[in-house]
Amino acid sequence: MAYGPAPESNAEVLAWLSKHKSFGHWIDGAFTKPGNTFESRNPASAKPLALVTQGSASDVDAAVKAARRAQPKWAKLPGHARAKYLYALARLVQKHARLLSVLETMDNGKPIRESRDIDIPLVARHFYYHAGLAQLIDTELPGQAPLGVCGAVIPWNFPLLMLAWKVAPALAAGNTVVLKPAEYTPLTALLFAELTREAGLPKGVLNIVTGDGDTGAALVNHPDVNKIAFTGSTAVGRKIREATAGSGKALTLELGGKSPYIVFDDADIDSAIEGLVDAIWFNQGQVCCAGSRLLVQEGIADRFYEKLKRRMDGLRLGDPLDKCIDVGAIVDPVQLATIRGLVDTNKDGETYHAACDLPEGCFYPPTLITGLSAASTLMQEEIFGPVLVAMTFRTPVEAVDLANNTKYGLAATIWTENINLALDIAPKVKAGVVWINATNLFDAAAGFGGMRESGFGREGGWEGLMAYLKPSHAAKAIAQIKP
Ligand code: TXE
Repeated sequence: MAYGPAPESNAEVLAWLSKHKSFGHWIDGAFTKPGNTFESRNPASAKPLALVTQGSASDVDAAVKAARRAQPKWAKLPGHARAKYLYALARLVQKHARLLSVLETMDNGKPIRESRDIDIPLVARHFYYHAGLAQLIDTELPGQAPLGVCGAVIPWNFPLLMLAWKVAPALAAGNTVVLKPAEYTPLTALLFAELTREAGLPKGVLNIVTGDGDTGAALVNHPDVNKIAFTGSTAVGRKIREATAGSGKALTLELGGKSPYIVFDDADIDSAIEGLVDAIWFNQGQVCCAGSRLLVQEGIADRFYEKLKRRMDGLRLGDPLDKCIDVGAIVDPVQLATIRGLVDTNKDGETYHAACDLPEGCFYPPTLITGLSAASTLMQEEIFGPVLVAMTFRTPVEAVDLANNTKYGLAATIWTENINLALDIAPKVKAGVVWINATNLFDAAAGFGGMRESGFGREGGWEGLMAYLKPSHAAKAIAQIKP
């Protein structure tokens, strides 16, 4: 069922797609000729959007060589000159925001409200913020030098935003980049490549090689890459850590999560439920820091679950291009099968599917599973879909124990009217970020990242910038001068 005008597409996006049809890589400021291609599809309609080239090791090599050639000149520019390009990119993202949002929604399946109001504005914010930092590097961080050529391997859940998280700080610091977008969602990165030409970014400063995990592995293993920044699954993160060990490459990993969402019995329940809708049904729950594990205090649990189920029933699933839709399509049938497979393993708990209309195709209903044991697979493993698992706790101590009872440590949310309790609990929860009476708050100025099997390193803020810099020879020489 559609709730409003839901055009299959938008003339501008269709025009852009039909202009290209088949994409090569973006290397040295231009598209290469398409090679062996694969389809990028719209998961909501199952229709192909474009053909994209499967990158080979020699494509990766060509991109790394272009990045290497461009790097010294890029790094020599004063920070304010690099900032000029980043400001131009930020403005171009704003100028083409509609085109980018619609394309993102078509390629990924996320509701247009999210790509329009969250993803794309945050992309622009990221480039603006790092333009500001680029101007400060020369004066505030004297003696720091870029790392060189940075490889970025990104996932499909926030395609353009993950590009921004990696490309903006890398370029601000004077590095050049080879980026490998996820195979399900390469299109906004390729459109962004065209924006770099409009911004006048020097050739070779940003290169994009499309393809699957083999292409990513070729980038990770390339001997002339100085840093790898990866966001994706913990399993692939582990492989990349092994592959880069001993290579001298710098590495940051942003991996999976099973973030606790803790609700105490004095919480404002309606607000906590609205927060939860955002925590687990934003982007169909395909969010690394999704509040996917509800821990609710025993005394209010029954009332909370009942209210939550009613709220779930009111969520609107459907065509992601419809502005009224709350929950869009799952990114790909493979991911849908993974979600279904995991939920179907539930033999002990009670599974509740929202009583909303389920469109045909790549959709999964908002789901709540209660009555599981803390050690069960569903309480422990990342599902990466619109599935919330829940259990109760009695005391704050138990809440902390349960919150920390997974291998992950990316994010956590605490909901209570007692600020002393919140401030007592927050530092005891093992997570890179803890939100209090709020959830999913992101800003380019705030470092984001995890601990334990959620990875290491921060993206955003000064910390994020430092992950793209190293002390220069001059700084080392100064440090060696004895007083
Ligand atoms: O991720 P992958 P997938 C989790 C989530 C999801 C699961 C699988 O649980 O269900 O991962 O998703 C590239 N060397 N997250 O399979 O495989 C790949 O091409 C180098 C959490 O999509 O980790 C893509 O560009 N690169 C996550 C990127 O890695 C390799 C977001 C991520 O793919 C590679 C996405 C290799 N050996 C999934 N193998 C989060 N934390 O946000 C694959 N790639």
